[in-house]
Amino acid sequence: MTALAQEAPPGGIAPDMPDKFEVADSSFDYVRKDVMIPMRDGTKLYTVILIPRAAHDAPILLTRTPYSADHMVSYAYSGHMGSIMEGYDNMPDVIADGGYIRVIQDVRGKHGSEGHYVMARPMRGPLNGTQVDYSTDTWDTIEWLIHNLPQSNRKVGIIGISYDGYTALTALFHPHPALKVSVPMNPMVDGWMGDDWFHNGAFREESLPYIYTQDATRKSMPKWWASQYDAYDVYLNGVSAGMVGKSRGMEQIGFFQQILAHPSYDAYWQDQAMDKLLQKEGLKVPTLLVHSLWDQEDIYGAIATYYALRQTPSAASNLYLAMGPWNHGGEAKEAGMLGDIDFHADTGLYFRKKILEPFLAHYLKDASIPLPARVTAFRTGENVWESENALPSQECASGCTSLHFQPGHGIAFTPAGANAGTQQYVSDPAHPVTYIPRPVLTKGATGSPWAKWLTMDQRNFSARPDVLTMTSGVLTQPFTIKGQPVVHLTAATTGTDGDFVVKLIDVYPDEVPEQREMGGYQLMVSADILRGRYRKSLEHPEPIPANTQQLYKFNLPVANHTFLPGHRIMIQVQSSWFPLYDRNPQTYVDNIFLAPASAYKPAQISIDVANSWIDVHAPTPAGNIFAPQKP
Ligand code: PG9
Repeated sequence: MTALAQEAPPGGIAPDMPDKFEVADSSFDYVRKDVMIPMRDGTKLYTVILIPRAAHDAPILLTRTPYSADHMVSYAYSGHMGSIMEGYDNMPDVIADGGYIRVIQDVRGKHGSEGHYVMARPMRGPLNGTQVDYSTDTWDTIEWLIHNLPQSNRKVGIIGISYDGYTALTALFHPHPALKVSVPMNPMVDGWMGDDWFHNGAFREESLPYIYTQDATRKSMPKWWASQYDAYDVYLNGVSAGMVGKSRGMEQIGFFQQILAHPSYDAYWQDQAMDKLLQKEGLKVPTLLVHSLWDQEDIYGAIATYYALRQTPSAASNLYLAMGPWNHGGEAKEAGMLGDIDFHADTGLYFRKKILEPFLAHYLKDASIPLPARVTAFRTGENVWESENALPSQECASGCTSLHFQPGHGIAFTPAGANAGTQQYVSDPAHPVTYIPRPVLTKGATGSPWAKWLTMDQRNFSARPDVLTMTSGVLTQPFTIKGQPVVHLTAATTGTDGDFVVKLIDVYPDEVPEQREMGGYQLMVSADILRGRYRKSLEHPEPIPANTQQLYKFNLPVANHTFLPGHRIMIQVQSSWFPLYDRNPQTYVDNIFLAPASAYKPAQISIDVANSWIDVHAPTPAGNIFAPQKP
């Protein structure tokens, strides 16, 4: 008789489930241990450890996550360590095949861990007066691991994508001596400047469902709900992002309150920007930053951190960068194509095998294994990998070419004359320009194009009357740009606030015989938004004087792209990108999160053609490289 049957009360039913089920795992090639690791303040963090059964002197690869350690290793309980590592951050062809001890830990306050969760918990300092932060939690975890895993060589690496890339950055503050490498992949670095929450002051309204699910409960149980299929309707009917959040009860959530209270780039955001903090800290541990050229969530962080650290003395020995043609985290998977864009080889595999694997092995296993180049970058358009010492500087000081707006919707390398006049469009918040065609199916919705949207054809938008579209002649030679394009847009509005979205686009030839659906395709190679009230100061917004030309200068995300012969360069300018970003009422109000419906008004936008251009890092071509326009 089993123990369970014995427990059955007379005449009752024996429970099916044992108090603790033991997996019959003796044939598996790894051993799994679930432990609670104590932190210095007594909080215990839930940690899953997978140890290859044959491990001896094996290095440890740690990930710290708010997305559930159990979730990341439990897709299929199988005999092979690599088979259960299908989730976020897990790259079995590097981690399991490399013989690493794999450690995944829930950050404090999420899933199996004790303590309280704070979204992107600030480091100790002005925003965190306690004795603990993510750097101390990493330190305490590493200390425990090296003393409790006799199979290890006591060398630890930390790796992760996005939020888990953020935790990989936090490990770099006062690092544990056993931390030998960090690999922040697509890390969240500055939530206001250009990662998950805002871009240059425009709020990413479609972050609301993430905040709702992630920050309402420890187990992320209540899921976002919507009464309309099309997110366009959800957010348009909701009026402002603040009102949409409040309609879901989000004012109960601390981080939502912080967002409502800090719409500008004040100390709250500046003091938690990891690039700024790390620049002060210096880089004591070899670090491989990984950036995706079409990252739909964190397109800012890795590059900002690279530029910030490049100026520090330790960068020469410790700083590495890999960037490729991926979406958010795409480098961890098969990456031969992104949406319709074909790279003709699995660029994810290339990254993992040629860059990540030797980088980890050099520092964690055997220093004689050659390191990858300091910067390895994929150049789109020509589809080639390049090793370079550095990216060009952020500003265009030299070696740059300006793409000047021209009357008649053209683009040229020389400025338009003083009489070029203005180009106009009406931006109406009642009919905002969407970022993908309707119905807008956002992240997580069945059939959502979220993961590939940055590569989607922009043709639908160039035809809209409220999108100003300028196109160059057909290129007769390749034209390669590198680094961050810098927008200089001079514009007037009849309103007192407004947004400016600028997209730099590669227009494919009318016919592409080897991939017919690419005929005339408009591929965004770099694009971003600036909320006009921040044109002079990110911290102190000011109204836009109506009907007065103003300069809107901002950087676009890094590109490393060749416009091929037969292609054309296109620039699109528009004043909404909805509902990815909340609508600007176009009437100045103190806090757009609280803007009443009556503030949302159409505005006429007039672009000063002669004084608008984009600087790109590219030598100016010696002669004319555009074919004559067809009559
Ligand atoms: N982009 C997500 C995120 C990072 C950091 C904060 C909030 C969200 C992520 O994929 O983890």
